[in-house]
This record gives sequence, C-alpha cells and structure tokens, in this order.
Amino acid sequence: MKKLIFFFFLLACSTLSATAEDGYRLWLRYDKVSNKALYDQYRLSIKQLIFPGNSATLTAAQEELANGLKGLLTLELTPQASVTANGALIAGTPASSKAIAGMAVIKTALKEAGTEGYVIHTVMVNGKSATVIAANTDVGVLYGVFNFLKLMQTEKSIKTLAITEYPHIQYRLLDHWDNLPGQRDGDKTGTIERGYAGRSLWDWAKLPGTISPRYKDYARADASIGINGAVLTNVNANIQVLTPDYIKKAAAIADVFRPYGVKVFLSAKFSAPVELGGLKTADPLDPEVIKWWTDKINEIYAVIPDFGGFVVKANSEGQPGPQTYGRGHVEGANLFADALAPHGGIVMWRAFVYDNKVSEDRTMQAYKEFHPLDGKFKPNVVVQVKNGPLDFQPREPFSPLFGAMPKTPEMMEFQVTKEYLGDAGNLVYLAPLWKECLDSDTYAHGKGTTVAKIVEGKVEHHAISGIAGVSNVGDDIDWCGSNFSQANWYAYGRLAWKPEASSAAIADDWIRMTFTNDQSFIEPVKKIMLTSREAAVDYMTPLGLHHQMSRGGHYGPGPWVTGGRADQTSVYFNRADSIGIGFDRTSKTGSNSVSQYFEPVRSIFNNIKTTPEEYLLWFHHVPWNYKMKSGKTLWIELIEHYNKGIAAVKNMQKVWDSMESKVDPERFKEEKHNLAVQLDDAETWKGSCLLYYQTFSKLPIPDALGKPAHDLAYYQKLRLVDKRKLESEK
Ligand code: GCW
Repeated sequence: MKKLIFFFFLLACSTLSATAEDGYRLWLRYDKVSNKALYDQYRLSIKQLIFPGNSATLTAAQEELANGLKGLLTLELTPQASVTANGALIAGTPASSKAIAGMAVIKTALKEAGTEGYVIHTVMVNGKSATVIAANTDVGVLYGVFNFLKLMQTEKSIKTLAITEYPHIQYRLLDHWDNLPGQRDGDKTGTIERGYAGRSLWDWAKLPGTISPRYKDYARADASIGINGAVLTNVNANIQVLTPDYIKKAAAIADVFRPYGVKVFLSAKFSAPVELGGLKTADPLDPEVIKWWTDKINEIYAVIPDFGGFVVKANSEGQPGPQTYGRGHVEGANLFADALAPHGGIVMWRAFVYDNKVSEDRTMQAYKEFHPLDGKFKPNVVVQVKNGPLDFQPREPFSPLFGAMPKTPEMMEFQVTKEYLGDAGNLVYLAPLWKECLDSDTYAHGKGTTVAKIVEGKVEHHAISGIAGVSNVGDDIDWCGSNFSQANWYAYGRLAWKPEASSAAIADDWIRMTFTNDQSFIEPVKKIMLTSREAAVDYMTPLGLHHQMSRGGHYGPGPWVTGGRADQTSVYFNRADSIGIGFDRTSKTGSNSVSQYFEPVRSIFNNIKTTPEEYLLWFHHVPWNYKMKSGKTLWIELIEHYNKGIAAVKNMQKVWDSMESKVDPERFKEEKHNLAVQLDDAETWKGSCLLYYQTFSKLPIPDALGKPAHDLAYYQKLRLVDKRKLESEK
C-alpha cells in the first residue's frame, strides 16, 4: 500500500513538472500541433529528410529541426541520401548538399538571400514533391530551419512555399548591461544595470570550466529571431573583462554561441590602459596607448577569432573618454577602429553623451557633439544613437541625429528592458514604440527617408549597418521576468531582421508560439498587447511629457523630483509653472532643439498648431487653459489621458480574466497578478502627477473625471519601488 501511495505521489510530481509552465521554453516550445488537418498535412509534406553536412552550425540546425519535428509532429526521421518519395525535406547550402547544388531554381533564388538569408521553396525533384530550405551559408540554413518550424508552430500551410528572407540590417545585437562579480559592492554574481529578470546569465566565477546549459538555449533563442551578436558586458564598463582570465571566460561563451551565428562583443572602458595597463595616460594619440590597445585586441582575437568588437560609452555620465585626455570622439573611436580593422571588428561609439556641465537642454547634446564629426570616423566605426534624443522614454520624437551624419553609419539603440516602462511586471509591448521611431520620416534626403532606411544604410550606402537592443534577459527561469516581457525580446529580434515588419504580425506569431493557436485567445490578447504601450504613455507621461519618473529606479511617478543634477530631474523636464506645462524647444522663445531636425519636421515641431499632440509638451510650454484640437483645455485633456490609461489597464484585466480557461494556471495567475499591480501603478501615476501639476494650474479635477484616492502628501511619501510592491519611505 505504501508503495502504491509512493507511486502515485511520484506520478503526481512528474505530471506537475511536465505541465508546470515556468516560461523557460520561450517561444520555442514545439508542443504537438493540435489542429488535426494541419498535422496531417505536415506529416504528408515531411516524409523524408535529406540534410547532409557536419559543420557546427549545420549540426545545430539538424538538431533543432529534429527536436522541432519530434515535438510538433511526433516525427523522428533518419536522414537519407536522395529523394525517393513525395514529401522530402531537403536542407543545406549548395556547398553542403549535392541536391541543392543541382537545383537551378534554388540557386537563382539564393542570389537574393545574401550571406545570412534563406529560401524555403516547394519544388519537384525527379517527379517527387519536396520542400527545400536553402541558403548560401550555414547560418542561413539555421535561420531557414527556425522559420520552417515557425510555420508549423503558428499553424500555416506548408504545401506550396516560395519564401525568400534576408536580414535588412547587418549587425543585430543584444547589449547586456551585465556587471561583473564585484563590480558593485558585495556582488557574488553579476547584477544587471536596469535588469528586472534576476542576475546576469553569465556565470563568470564558474567560467570557463563550467558551461551553463542556458548559454546554448540563449543562443538558440537569439538565432531563432536572427540576432547575431551579444555584447556581454555593461556599457558602464569594467576593466576586469579585459584581463587574460576574463578573455578566456568570454571565449568559452563565444564557443557556445558560434554555431548559432551569435558573435561576442565586449564593452571597453576608455581608461583601461591606465587602470589595467599601468600607463600614465589613455590619450588616444599616445603611441604607448595605441600599442596597448592593439596588443589587447590581438590578444582577444587569438582566443576569439570571430570577436565582433567593442561598444564604448565615452564621456557620458561620468565614464572616461577621449575628452578626459584633451581629445575628441573621433580620435577615441578611430583608435579602436584601427586596432580592430585587421581582424574585421567594429567599434560602436555611443552618441548618448551629455556634458558634466548642465546644459540648457540635455536633449540637444548628442547632436551638438556628433553632427560636426560626420565624415571623420574610420570606416569600421558605427555611431550608436538611442531612438529618441533623451533616454528611452515611453514616447519621444525620433533623435534628430538620424540622417544628420550621412557619411557615418548610424546604428539604432533601443531598450528592450523596460527601465522607464514599468520594468518586467507591467504589460507593455514595445514593438509599436520601436515602429513609431523606425517609420518616422527624417526628410534627411527628401521625403520618405525614414529612420529605418537610415539605419539600414540604404539611402546613404554604408558598408555597415547595425541595431542594438538593451537586453531584458537575466537568470530568472523565464529569462525576462514575466511572460509578456518575452514578447519584447522576440519583437526586437524580428524588427532587427526586418524593420518593415508589423507589430501586429509579430505579436500574432509570438502569441501562437508562446501560448496557443486558438483564435479566441489570439485576437483579444493581441489587441491588448497592441494598445499596451499607448496605455503606458497615457498613465505615465501623456501629451509629450517626459522623464517624470522617480529618481534612480525610474519605476514609479516622481514629477516633483528636484535637486542633484538638474538635467536628470523631473522638474527640469516638465517646467510646470503658474502659466502652463511643457519644455519650450521652439526657435523664438525656447531651446531651439527643433532646429536640429530637417525641414519640414523642424517647422512642424516649431509651431504649436502643427505639432502632433502626442509631442505637444515635448516641444512647447503650453498654458493650462490652452484649447486642444478637441476643443477641451489642456488641463482637462491631461486628466482624460491618465483616465484613458487606467481604463486601458482595466480592459487588459478584463480580457485576461476571460482567458482563464484558455491558458495554463501558472501563466494565468502570474499575469493576473501583474495586471493588478499595473492598475495600482496607473492610479498612483494619475494621483501623483495630477495633484502635483495642480499645485501650479490651481484648476479643479472635476468629480466626473475621478478624484485621486489620496492627497499629494500621501503620493509624495509613497515610493513605488522595485517591481511589484508599494513601500512607504521612512
Ligand atoms: O538611461 C540611462 C540609464 C543608465 C544607463 C544609461 C546609458 C548604462 O539610467 O543606467 O547606463 O542610460 O544608456 O548609458
């Protein structure tokens, strides 16, 4: 009897662990296809496998395909040499596969695919129908395999395929702002700056001896969405990563990533020659400094032959840089460029700079410093520009630097981790934010010169193009701190591959792969994802307001934040006074940041009447009683925006609650909890901001628009901290 009970206990445990949804599998779940008709179609289309080749990347692709087919179709195939029946699946490159080398149609199609693209075509071979996944390179085959599996994961027909895909941007990176152990006092394992999903994935203490299985799963996830590089370390850099021991550790990670086409990059601290090398200076023109970096870079390439290069944050927020030694960005960046060039490496020089002297308008600094330097950088320097001129706000206009340096490749920097958007817990799907920027017309080379086209290097014909996303990945079991945060990793990769893709289509794929192919789940959940970013803008910083977050953590509201460095405070940005609110950036009375844009953008933003209302308070100081397009006053509309944001979160809750029967209990509960917190947050944002602004406007909040539940003193004492809890400040 005892034995029997024990048996049932074990059974219960194993069923639990088999069904417990911890989010680890991300969008690569490969659960059995539930649609019977499609399952049958897939089985008929895949009866035979012809996939020769034994390079590390082809082996990874074969393994992924085998796992996918086993999970999706309960199908295990032994690879064969040639097509003998209908339903062959043939994969490889013209070099790895004789069958593919012999197909004229495929070879023609491959001309469009470039070095990382692929084609998936239905063809006839010796009178038999076959599906071909082909590429010019092994990594292209791997990308093709992931897409082929995605077709089945998202329940698309695979009967007649004619797909050609290639990345529109060359360097598609994730930047990890991961600290090394000890970088912060008491750190045993690395913390992550602005990370909300646990600690660093890279277990430096155990490397290179112990390789966590998560490195491979991380690389698989990256490769599945086309990400081809990872900066392992924080841009607030630590010299330690350049020591021989750490270079070996980085090399061990690079070895795991390599088959998946993910290159390793590092951040470089400009003062390393002094701090690590014992030199007297880090002056980029000093021959000893040049030699030090050249030797260091050679040392890295000796163990990481495909090392991607460096990202450098120089002379920004206290980081050392060439200006520390009386030189400029050009001398600094070119120093690295020269040493990296013989190895094919690049240097990503960040334009996120602002002076130690507080300026009249912080948003103008990047342009001011970099615009005059166009044409002076070496060819393997890429200037990395944040999407907006300030700092990853819920909404910013695009940075005026895009298109303003036509002789220099400009790389996009997005933030996937939600520093200013409610960290991992709040549901905010970021694709619409990124699309808004990518689709913005800079007019740099006439109408239609979108930010995307600048970044892709198309209009300006650059040899290099790149995009970086500040990663939201940590060592939490679900990687991103919540299930819906995974969607942002996914969407970032998809947009990096193809900035023209749509937020809705990406969300659709992600929901299907992560949750279910059930339409009655997909449509409502997609809708709330697509409205979630606007909701966050509405309840945090509507109508062009920006940087109203609490000091330091940037999570909750802090419109009253003052003191310390002025251009990091909320009052510097909201400029609320008895007349109105907003930052005057116009040409006549303001900072004239509008002058940094091309016409007609400049004039549109310069005129209060033509400025789109979503950017109104970004560019104008607007009287409280100003009449908006709706005919209502600014004050009333402001209130209504907070209400709209709150209503949207309530709707998200309602929709999610109605999904209970369609989702597993673990993920259902987690999101239910997160949304409850988000609603609380949204209401706190409304109360905090409106009551604070009201001390200037002196206007009432009409009863009908909902009075905040508490008074200003209450909100000012409250501190929305960390993730999911409210704490009172002592
Ligand atoms: O927004 C700020 C963040 C810093 C970050 C900096 C940057 C890595 O608050 O944490 O530092 O941007 O992008 O360099």
